[in-house]
Amino acid sequence: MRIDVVSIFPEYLAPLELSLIGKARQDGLLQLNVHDLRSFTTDRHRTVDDTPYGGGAGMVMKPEPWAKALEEIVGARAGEGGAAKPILIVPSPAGERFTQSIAHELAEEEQLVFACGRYEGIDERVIEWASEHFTVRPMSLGDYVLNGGEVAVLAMVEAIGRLLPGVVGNPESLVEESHSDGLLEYPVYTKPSSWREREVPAVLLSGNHGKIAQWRRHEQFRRTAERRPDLLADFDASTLTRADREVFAELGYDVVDGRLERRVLDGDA
Ligand code: JBE
Repeated sequence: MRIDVVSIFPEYLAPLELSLIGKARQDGLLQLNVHDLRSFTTDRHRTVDDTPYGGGAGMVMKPEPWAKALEEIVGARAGEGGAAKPILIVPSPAGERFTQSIAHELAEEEQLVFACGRYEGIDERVIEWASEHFTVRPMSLGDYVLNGGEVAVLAMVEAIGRLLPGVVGNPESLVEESHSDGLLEYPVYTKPSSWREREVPAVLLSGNHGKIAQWRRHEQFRRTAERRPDLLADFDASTLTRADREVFAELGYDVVDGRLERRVLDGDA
């Protein structure tokens, strides 16, 4: 996969030289290029922003440096012949929510381009114009405000990069993790079995693999109900065992038409 990132703070992307993603780059599994938006300006002050038409606080990123940067990135592909439009991801709190399922989808692409704007944003005409050369996807990490897209790009590139073939040493570790089945991960423990008067749950020392798998599954149910009940609305409950249903019943959920339904408690109405 090839990834291009455009930013006025290219140094912000330095962590992508470390750890798993840095190794993937060294191994040639990921070709990652960071471009400084200011190098596409033509004025003495290397200006990338200006005041907003219509008034209001903050500054807006000027269109021309963005067009030059994106054209250079597209131009670098000229002659590669018939390749599909690359995806242009624009991190923004006004974007579509980035999820594990989108990470999987994007990991299948040949090329991704990330445009880091400051949070007041990029002149909207750039987004319109870019759709001639790219499939444009405004993306948000979550409902909070960052100062710019760089931190969001770090998160998205890590989430996507680790899904590329060969990046994570043991691909099994990709299968069982949080969100892959719509539930939060179960708690984990390691040695010593007794630590500061706290014991590892006995079932994990039992050697009974069926019991361990069931306990872990039920811990996933409990955690998800406690911390992320919103995830349970999409959970496929049609294949739950009787024991699974009993755990959900204790947590206040009944299975109705293959879906979990929160029981209305007395006094909630
Ligand atoms: O999540 N994001 O992609 C953002 C980008 C820029 C500013 N705030 C965000 N949350």
